[in-house]
Amino acid sequence: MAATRADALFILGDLFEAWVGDDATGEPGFEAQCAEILRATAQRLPVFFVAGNRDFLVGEGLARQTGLVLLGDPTVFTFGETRWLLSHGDALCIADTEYIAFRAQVRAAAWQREFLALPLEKRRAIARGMRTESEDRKRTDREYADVDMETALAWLREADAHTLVHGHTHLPADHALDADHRRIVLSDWDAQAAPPRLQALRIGIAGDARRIGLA
Ligand SMILES: [Mn+2]
Repeated sequence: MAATRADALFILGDLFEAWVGDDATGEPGFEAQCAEILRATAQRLPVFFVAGNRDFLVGEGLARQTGLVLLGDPTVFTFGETRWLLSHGDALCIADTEYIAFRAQVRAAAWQREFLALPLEKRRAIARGMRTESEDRKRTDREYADVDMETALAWLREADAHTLVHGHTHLPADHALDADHRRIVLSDWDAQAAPPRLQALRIGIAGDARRIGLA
């Protein structure tokens, strides 16, 4: 973020493995350091944020503190003559009905109010527990649901856009959905992997998109 020469930055969710509430930046530590980096970046260029399934509790508090602009999922981004549809991608994985039900629960305002009312340490403990559970699940042979093609196409038609950009699935690729619709899947980020996975997508005003390695 400190080095980018982009005119604007869009973060499409799961920047954080877990985010237990914006008040976590109030004590010295990882969240406070991240908020400082976001703040410094947002002073140079607009920084937009679409929530992911891990950091859906990023909220107005962090936005006010850092200058981050929160966007809905999906969001249409018009740049030059091109309309891009931006999403985290989890809501498109409709075959995972268990997850979709969980998503509806944790995105509800009442659930979030209740969770955020818990003491910070309690919330951190719950997040650690959920992380362990998800790691355990990953170690089994279970197949993960991918983005549903028909739903992705329906979203694009509804938005009058031709290209969907999303992450979440950890399956970076460019897919044609039909003759004039496509989706670009971002990589996840892991600086410790060999080779490191640290990709960004640079979108140009001419409607061009290019993956750039940040490693
Ligand atoms: Mn995700």
